[in-house]
Amino acid sequence: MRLFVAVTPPSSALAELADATALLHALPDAGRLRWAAPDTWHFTLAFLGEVDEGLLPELTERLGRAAHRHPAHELWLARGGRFGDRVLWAGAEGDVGVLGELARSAAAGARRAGAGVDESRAFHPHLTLARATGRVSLRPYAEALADFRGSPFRVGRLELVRSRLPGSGVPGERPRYETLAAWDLRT
Ligand code: 2AM
Repeated sequence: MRLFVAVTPPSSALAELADATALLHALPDAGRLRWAAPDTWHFTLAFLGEVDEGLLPELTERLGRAAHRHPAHELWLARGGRFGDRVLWAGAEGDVGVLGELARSAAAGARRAGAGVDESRAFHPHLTLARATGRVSLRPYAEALADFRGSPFRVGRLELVRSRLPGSGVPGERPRYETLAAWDLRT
């Protein structure tokens, strides 16, 4: 199964960002972007890819331990950014150092459980908003979010999420996410 470890902002924070991104849908070429639905927005802390189901008991044990080692902390969604002209995202500010340490621990725990953790990308907290499906400049979209600052929220939970990719040939269908387990951070 395809797995990743994530933190999900509360729906109030996602709703603020959804309001801010509503303007982006009016920009030229917005129809050529594949937009992620707000109720699927999350921060990926570690991407595990395909994991054998037999590893789940040890994986959940180790991720739980990683979660309990790090304190609940505060973030707010802030600004837009892009990975080239491929991915448009929203960033985070606040205790991002704590989030980064949590991400490192989650990746280390998953690795010790035998999962192959993709560490080819440096951890860069982001919520993917849209992916370009052709040649579109994402600069105006990122710039339109430059002044966005959401309300602070508490990050108190780490989640193990299963991702089911859409079957091929189904235009417009998005991956489906299912939270398999979740752990409270230290309080
Ligand atoms: P993305 O939004 O930046 O693409 C489910 O696919 C989640 O896992 C998404 O948040 C996605 O991040 C992330 N993801 C997919 N492949 C990844 C990889 N190779 N390295 C890190 N994160 C990845």
